[in-house]
Amino acid sequence: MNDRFLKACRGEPTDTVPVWFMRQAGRYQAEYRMLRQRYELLDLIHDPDLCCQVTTLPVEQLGVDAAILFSDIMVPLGPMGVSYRIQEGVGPVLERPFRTADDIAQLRPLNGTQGLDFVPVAIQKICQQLSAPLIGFSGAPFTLASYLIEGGPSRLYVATKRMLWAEPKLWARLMDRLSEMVAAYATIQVQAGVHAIQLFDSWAGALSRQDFDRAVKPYLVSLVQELMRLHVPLLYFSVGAGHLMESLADIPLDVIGVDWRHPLGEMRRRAGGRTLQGNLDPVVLLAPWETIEDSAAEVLRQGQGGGHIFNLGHGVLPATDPVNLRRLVDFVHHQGA
Ligand code: 1CP
Repeated sequence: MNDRFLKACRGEPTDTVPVWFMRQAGRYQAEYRMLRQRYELLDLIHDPDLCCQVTTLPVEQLGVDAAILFSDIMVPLGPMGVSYRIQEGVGPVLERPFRTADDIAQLRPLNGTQGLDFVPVAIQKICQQLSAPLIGFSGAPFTLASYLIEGGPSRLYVATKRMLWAEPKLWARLMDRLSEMVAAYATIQVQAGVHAIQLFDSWAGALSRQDFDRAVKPYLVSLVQELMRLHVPLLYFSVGAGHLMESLADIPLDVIGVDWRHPLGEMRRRAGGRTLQGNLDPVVLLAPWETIEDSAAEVLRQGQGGGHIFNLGHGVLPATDPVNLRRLVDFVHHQGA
């Protein structure tokens, strides 16, 4: 098995810099678009054969050093009683946002794999096929809370911030419920065979350092302590969260993801010796190859001096040419050796 990615997660030396891409399964692939003409996103996720096909394709086509389970951060909220749909071009949209104590009281804890049986089945299937590690994932409590409270994607997170400031007890209950779910859901994935867990806290960067430390970090710390019992590397990713780096650095995460706004060299000095993951601007992949190569070389240069897993600063954009991604993987493997 190709263990470059796992070695880098653990801070061990590797033969070259490992690389994978957030949203490496998606609309930039002709095969994915064809499947999406026949199936809804949630159908691909719920069917273990289709999920396996979509998850493994980027490893075969691009030569990346890890696969990520094809799913969505909303998936484990379904069995908790949350009714949502994934709206084309928008993202997850709830029937009704969660704003009151009654709303939150209605959230049910996960009951084993009930309502999530397709997850371990897909993971086992994928692991049998793959010769690279499989990353499992979950939304982190804050980012999940933001979708529940806002009822969908948001720009300013007004209702979420209002709850964490004005209704601390309600906020605490919601964060506790979500943290419990994340721990249970990660456990299901690890027991089924995933080799690492990435927490997507995509929107935590919307918070000030003070609010993050007060209203989010305590839950993350407990959650990560719980997840450490699973004995797999833990990765954390957030967008626009450079101002939180020192705070993240004292949580026992193995890998911290960095977006494209923050040079890895500077982040490394602030990250307490942690392996960093990132951070090529996904939009650069729409530029001519020479620009991609220059930018990737700079990311590699910035990543030197400690553990580095090459990735984009956020997900692959649908307009990306897969040929550029393939060339980028080869470039990273060649230059990073
Ligand atoms: O069919 C489609 O192309 C719809 C787009 C899409 C896809 C491909 C959605 C809707 N979800 C997914 C799959 C998905 N979601 C994966 C696949 C695995 C891979 O990376 O290859 C992953 C890891 C996620 C996780 C996810 N969903 C996050 C965290 C990562 C991130 O991008 O920040 C978030 C925030 C979501 C919510 C979501 N689901 C879908 C969209 C378009 C969004 C974002 C909406 C928003 O901007 O708030």
